Amino acid sequence: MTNKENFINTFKLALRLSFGKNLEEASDLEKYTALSETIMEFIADKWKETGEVYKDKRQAYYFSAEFLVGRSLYNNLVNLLLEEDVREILETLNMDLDEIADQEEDAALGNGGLGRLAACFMESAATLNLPLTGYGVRYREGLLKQSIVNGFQVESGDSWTKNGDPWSIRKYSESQIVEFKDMKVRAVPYDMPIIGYEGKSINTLRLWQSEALLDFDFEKFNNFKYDEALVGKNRAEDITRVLYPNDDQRSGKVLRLRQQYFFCSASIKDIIKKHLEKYESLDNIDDLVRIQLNDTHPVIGISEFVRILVDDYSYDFLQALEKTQRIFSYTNHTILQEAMEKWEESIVEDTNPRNLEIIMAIDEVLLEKLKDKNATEEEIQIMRIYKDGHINMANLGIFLSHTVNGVAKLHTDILKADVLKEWYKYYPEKFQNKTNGITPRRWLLMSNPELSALITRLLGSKDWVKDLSQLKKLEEFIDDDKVLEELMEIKFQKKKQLADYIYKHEGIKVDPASIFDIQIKRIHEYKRQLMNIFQVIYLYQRLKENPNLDILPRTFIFGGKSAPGYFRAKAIIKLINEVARVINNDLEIKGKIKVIFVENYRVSYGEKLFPAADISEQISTAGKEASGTGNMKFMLNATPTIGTYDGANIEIVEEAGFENNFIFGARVEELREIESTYQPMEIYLNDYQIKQVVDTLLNGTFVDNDSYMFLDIYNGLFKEDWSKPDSYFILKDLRPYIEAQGEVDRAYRDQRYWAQKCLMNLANAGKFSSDRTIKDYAENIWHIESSFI
Ligand code: 26Q
Repeated sequence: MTNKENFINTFKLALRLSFGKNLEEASDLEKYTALSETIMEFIADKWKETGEVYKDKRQAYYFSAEFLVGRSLYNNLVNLLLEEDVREILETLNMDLDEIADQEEDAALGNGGLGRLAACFMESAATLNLPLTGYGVRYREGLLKQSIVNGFQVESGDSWTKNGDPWSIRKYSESQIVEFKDMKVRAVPYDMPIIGYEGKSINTLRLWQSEALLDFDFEKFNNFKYDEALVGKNRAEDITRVLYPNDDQRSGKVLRLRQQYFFCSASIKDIIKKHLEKYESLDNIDDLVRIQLNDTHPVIGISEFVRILVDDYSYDFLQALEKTQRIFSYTNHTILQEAMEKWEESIVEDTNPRNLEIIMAIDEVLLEKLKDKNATEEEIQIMRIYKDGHINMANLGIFLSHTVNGVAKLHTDILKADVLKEWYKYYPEKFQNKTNGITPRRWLLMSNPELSALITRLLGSKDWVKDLSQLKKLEEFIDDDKVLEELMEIKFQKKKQLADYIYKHEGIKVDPASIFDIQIKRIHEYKRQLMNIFQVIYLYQRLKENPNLDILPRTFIFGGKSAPGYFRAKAIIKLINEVARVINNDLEIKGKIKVIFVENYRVSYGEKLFPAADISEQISTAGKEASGTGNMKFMLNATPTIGTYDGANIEIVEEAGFENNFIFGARVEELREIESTYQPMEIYLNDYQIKQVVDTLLNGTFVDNDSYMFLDIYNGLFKEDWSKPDSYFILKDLRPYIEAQGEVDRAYRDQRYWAQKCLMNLANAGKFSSDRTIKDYAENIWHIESSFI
């Protein structure tokens, strides 16, 4: 750093201005805030400059209802190459960077994969000097906080800004007005800097907060109607009050569409305003703007854009549609039918009636086009935007996008062959695949400095941080005993660090010499945490039969949140905790197996878990996980996968080698074939050990405190009600899974052999950098170029 004294002075000034304190008086939390403010001051000029440089050329905008950013301080220091300097400076002031950085709340403005992907993309684009701006919602409450009480998930709010938010700048003067049918609100932008690696470009994530036009109704107040005077303010603020958990029940729908319309409308108006500051009309806006829609959540932006062109700028309707289609593109993240957004007509009407009219008119145009293409009546019914009183957001998104993409090879193939096959038939040229990726800065350089240092030393440079394909050269060391030992030594260190953290936060001691077997992700039936815990019960039963059974000690670690209304997912959490209670307290087991459910899994917890894993659990029902990105985080931290042939797992083993991972279970094709005839009861009756496992749900081995949760799980496996029995094929894959777990145990015994698998996974993780993914979007969807400052 050029001027340490300057840095210290700014830091002290920040403490004084924000808290009226000096160094000795300030708490760690206050130091965290002041330090963050110091970094904001440090980057201010460069941030402005980046914005200026992007102005003249085509820019892309990432519209997403979620950005799961996590913590920023440490990541920003790493990307600015300031970490060591700041650590030293703080030491001279008797302060510890890690303790200070640990004060930061996660910005959990997303549910899981889709939201974290958006955050990784933003960081990669900044690193590549690509003009990409993020637009989203500044929820006052992020994703629910989870605590585990008596083994049950209990939710509470996540008011992540209660101690302030040093990483955002409120830009009131750039507010936009958003009009709903029944009210107008003010959208106030909060800008977060997205610092690329090496700090050359600083891009912007602009999140909108909803506020009342009038804070306070004085007329009502003066008429003694004190409560009513605040009603308008509260109603406006409600729009961005809380992030909806990814919920199959879809309660509280109305407000969710309002959120979507709110941020899309504000963002489009913002883009148009900036365009008109430079050009006379919108005639060339389709040359200069590209908008990526992150799933269907921002698809309402399409009709809003058409509305503005037609109503406010007098474009002819068909011409407006053409312009729109040149600008927008849509990413699909899910194959699950129930997750496809369809809005009741009345809800759209209540949000913004003119948008409903526009959507209906778009649907008419689609109808004509499909008839011209000689589509059958049946095909038309599937592709229509308006059907049975509902608006199908995916169909709207696909029709007016120039490109539609899936997020892993298998996923895109399934879209083409199955979920969107009618669209693929008539518009094959729209379809592309963009296999997901993760940023190596956060997920390796920052969270695993030990492994990063080894890589840099072995490769002789740090270039891999910006070009992850260079990891391939690590294959040279596949027979180098010293390197292999070092790799395992680092893994052991990360496991010790995690063990300490788990002891501190969960109050449970785990043995870092045991195999750390980790499944961390949202709790959902298709991800099959249930199959994992069944396998643990199976092992437990074998150990009870034979306490001397020769198995390596293993620690099974789970983490993840359930949507509050998803009863069965909550039942699975209860079951895992119950199994943990029984096994961890069973002295006969002698610590051979342990089960841990970590509370409140989130980005910052993930940063500690991924580097410490020996084996990564990726066991979704084949065809259900669009991609997965956690799988890539494990791989990048030199961890083999036990997994199904699903999502990006397929590409992971393609890269790292089948022989270095543990792939098991039914493939998509097989499941499709047996779907209608599958009888889980047969498996239960024919495999005594599986029966023994399932029976523990009802025979009192584990107790659900009269919540009927375990009965619900049991019914899900066998009862034919609204869904098919065992619709995620848990019993079908359980035996092959148990066998694959046995192979893991055998392979781990030869530490050299195991280390080679770890190394091969690391060496072949290059493809899964989000730099590669975002370059592909830039070159093949947006057609934008890097700008150098
Ligand atoms: C919808 C309606 C109402 C309320 C919430 C939602 C909602 C919110 C979030 C629906 C879905 C999501 C998030 C989906 C998601 O995270 N999908 C994941 O996306 C990843 C990135 O592409 C993939 O790797 C995962 O496979 C996919 O599950």
